[in-house]
Amino acid sequence: MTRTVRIDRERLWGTLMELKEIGAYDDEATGLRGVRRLALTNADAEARRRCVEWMTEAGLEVRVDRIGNVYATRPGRDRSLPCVLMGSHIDTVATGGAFDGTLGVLGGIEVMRTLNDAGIETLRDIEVGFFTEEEGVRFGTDMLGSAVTAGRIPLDHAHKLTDSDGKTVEGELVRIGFDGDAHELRPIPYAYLECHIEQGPILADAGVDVGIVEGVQSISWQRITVAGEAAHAGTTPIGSRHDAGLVAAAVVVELRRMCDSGDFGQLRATVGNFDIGEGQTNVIPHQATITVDLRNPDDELMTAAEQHLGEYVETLARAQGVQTTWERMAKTAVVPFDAGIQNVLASTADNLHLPYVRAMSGAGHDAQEIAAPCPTAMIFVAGESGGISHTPREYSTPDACGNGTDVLANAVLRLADRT
Ligand code: HGY
Ligand code: MN
Ligand code: MN
Repeated sequence: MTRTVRIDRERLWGTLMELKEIGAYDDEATGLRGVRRLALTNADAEARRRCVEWMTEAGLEVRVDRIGNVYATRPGRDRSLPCVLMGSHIDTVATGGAFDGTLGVLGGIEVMRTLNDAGIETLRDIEVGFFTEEEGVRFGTDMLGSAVTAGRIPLDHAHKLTDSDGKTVEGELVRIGFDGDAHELRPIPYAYLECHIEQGPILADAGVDVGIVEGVQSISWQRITVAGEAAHAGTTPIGSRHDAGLVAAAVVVELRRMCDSGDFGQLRATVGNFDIGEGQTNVIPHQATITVDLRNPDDELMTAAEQHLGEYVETLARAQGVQTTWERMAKTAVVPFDAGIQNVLASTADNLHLPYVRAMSGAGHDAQEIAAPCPTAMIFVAGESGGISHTPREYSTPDACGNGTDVLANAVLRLADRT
């Protein structure tokens, strides 16, 4: 009978609060301390080094692969068996909080400490890792490190991706000293578990701390550049303008209409980046670039939404006499998580007398990539204020973090003792 363990909640919270200071900034919009730790920046490098220190202090064997993913191994009795892997990411968006990704990494390290304290030896190796550039906000595609590990993105392509200053992933890995030599197509784990804040309202509305995640909705990222013609704001008649800003703005409005219409199911659309070039008050903008982030729990309706958007833009561009170019940044289908692993999580939560709900993930996660090579599922942890995230307002209580990590610890323990 596998033992039940309880993680040290204060120790976990201490590491969460320490890591959030790496890349901390004063956020004007909220008046709070946020976290800005974009992938492979100096802040990310410092956080990576701190996590490696914690891993080493816990007696783990640490390795870095060629895309900068970091794994730390706690040896089991039979090292020939595939390991049980925990993980997530420690890079953040530019207006990030203290929990997105870090809870799954620091929670995994806390699981290792807890097993050490309890003197527990498992049959299988247990690993905890963090993946490179999960957010995608610096190099333009999300879940980069885990997608390379899962074989969806070739290493060479990933290495060549550049940020807005033209710096490459490969160059930045070398610069921060995380250009590892372990092969990115790592030995396939027996199972992968990721503990992550929900980043939405489902758990809070249900009044529970814990969620068992059934899968991740589809994601589509595209960049649309509109090329019109600069002209005088005062003298140019309306009918003879080629206004790039007008077309870009019309796309934003149309996307919202598509979501509200219900014609594309539970479509969610976001234009997070809207660049209007020089931005001169008295000049009709000749260029506009927008990013379009679409999410849908239904692959067919996602395809229908992309098709409609393409037709809409083409018709509008022709009418306005502008040219458009499209760049595909990211595209992932709906990913269902392994039912067996979900059930291990559910029965573990039951054994711990922790109520939970099952839910689809609105956000993308490394788990959706690792689900390709191995049985995978996630534990969600409830957030305050409707679970708001990707903002310094992101917050989960010490107890919610502790409950989620207790489920992680005991589920990993059960899986690591399976023959
Ligand atoms: O975009 C996402 O859903 C995740 O936060 N990278
Ligand atoms: Mn995340
Ligand atoms: Mn995120």
